[in-house]
Formats: sequence, structure tokens, C-alpha cells
Amino acid sequence: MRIAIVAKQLGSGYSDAIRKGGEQASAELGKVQMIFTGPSTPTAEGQIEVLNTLIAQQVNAIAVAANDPDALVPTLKRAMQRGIKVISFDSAVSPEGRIVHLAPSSDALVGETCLQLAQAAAPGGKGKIAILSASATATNQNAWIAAMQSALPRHPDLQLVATVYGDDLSDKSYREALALLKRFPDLAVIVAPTSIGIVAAAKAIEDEHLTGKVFVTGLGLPSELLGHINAGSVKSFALWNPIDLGYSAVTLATHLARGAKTGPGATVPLGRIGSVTFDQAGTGPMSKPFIFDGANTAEFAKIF
Ligand code: RAM
Repeated sequence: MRIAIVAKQLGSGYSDAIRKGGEQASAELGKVQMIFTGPSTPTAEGQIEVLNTLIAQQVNAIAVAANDPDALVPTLKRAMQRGIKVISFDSAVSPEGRIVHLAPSSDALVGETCLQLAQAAAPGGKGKIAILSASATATNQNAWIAAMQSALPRHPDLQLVATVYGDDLSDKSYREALALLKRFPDLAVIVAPTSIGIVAAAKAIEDEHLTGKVFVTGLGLPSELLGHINAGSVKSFALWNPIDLGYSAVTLATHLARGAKTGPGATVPLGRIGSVTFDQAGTGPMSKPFIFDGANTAEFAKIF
């Protein structure tokens, strides 16, 4: 059985953690070879090239973290026509391009959590906030931005002044963070729901000697944010366990490749994780976002 995982991009700490979990699942499942692949930069074009190679190799299943909900659909439909089981995970593909989507958490919870953390970080619990996202087409990022926008009325002391895109590239994210700091001298918080953006924004604030005045929160890896928690630019942030996400993606894809049926409303066993239940749209959210702060980041930094 050959199960392919297509990351948004190779070489990020987040995708390395997913790979680790995928390796654990393939070892546990037995007779499963994981092919972990993805483009070097997070684009849909790069993913289409990778997907075409996997189709030519006739892998048994593909789990993809999509850089765009629609651009991959024709290629993924072709994969499914050839008998390859296709799911998305982390960042969704539109329903016609996949059997189900394995979501790390509920989008609404991620949006609400990000705003709660922003409010907790903002001096006096109020002020201007800006979102630093990844690419403008990333399904997960856009869902979380929409969720933050709908949660804003519950946080009337926060004012969202801008949303900018760093494309999940460190240098571009850093430049976008610097530009925000210039454009809004009274900015209180940058919310970056991306593991690359959050690090870049923290670095920008520290380099500009704005620590203690402007804060960063969002989603990121404890191992990459421990230094910024210690430096004071980040007070708290959230994430799920990306190792468990990779483990679950490989387990679910293997389950389908072995002939199991699933779809909206179904509950599927996920080995050591338990199980996941898919809603009517075929999306299965795994867990609540977990909050990291000065008290627990060092401990989790040893894991991911
Ligand atoms: C980045 C990617 C990924 C997202 C994490 C939190 O690595 O955008 O898709 O889930 O951040």
C-alpha cells in the first residue's frame, strides 16, 4: 500500500511534524509505505505537479493539505477516476475534489480562540489588531479569517484594521509585519494563524524594539515560539498536535485504500487518536485548539 501525503510545502516545522506522525502511522499499520511530498513553496501549481507524478505512480491514496480549494480539483478528480482514494487534511479541497476532509479543529473555534488570545495580549484588553495570513488562496487561512470576522462582534474592544498576506514565506511575512507596524503606529496585536507568519511577526516586533508595546498571537509551534515567549513578544498562542494530524491523515487514507467506505455522517476509527465523525459537508474536525503560554511552551517545545 502506498499512501501519499502532499504537504502545502516541504521544509516547514509544521510539515516536518506532520511527516513524523505519518511515519508513526505507517509503522503501526504495517505494509504501508508513506510517500511524503509537496512543493518547495506553498503554491497550487507546485502541488499540481506533485499530484501528477503521484497519479503516474498509481499510489493507493493521496491526502493533500490544499494551497487552494478549487485549483487542485480537476487533477484530484482525475486521480479518483483512476481509483486513487483522495482526502484533504489541514487545509480543505472543495467537496468534488475529495472524499472527506480531515480538519485539525473547528474553524469557528479557531477564529474565536485567536480573538480571545488577541484580547488577552492587547494592553488593557483593547485596541487595534491586524491579521497576518499565509497565501490568499489557502482554504484553512481564509476559513479562520472569516471565523475571526464573525467573532469580532463578541469582542467590541478589538478593532480589526487590516488583513495582509505573507504567503507562508518567512521573508515576505517579515516584510508584511514591518509594513503593518509602520502603517499603524498604535497597533496592539498582530494575529498570525500561520506557523510561519507568527514567527516572522514576533521577530519583526523584537527587531523594531516594540516588545511590550505590540504583541503577536495566532497559531504556531511551541518549538518555534519558545524564544519569542521568553523574549516577551508572544504571550500565548494556540495549535493542535500536528504529529497527531499526520498520524490521522495516513490512518484515514489507508482505511479508505483498504476498501472502507466513508462520507458525510460517518464515524471512522483513527488508531491511537480514537475516531473522527464527518459532518454533512464531509468535514471531520479533530480537536479543540490547545493554548500554549509561558507555563507550558517549554515542555511542548520538546515534542513539536
Ligand atoms: C502553517 C500552514 C498550515 C497551518 C499552520 C497553523 O504552517 O498555513 O496550513 O495549519 O500554519
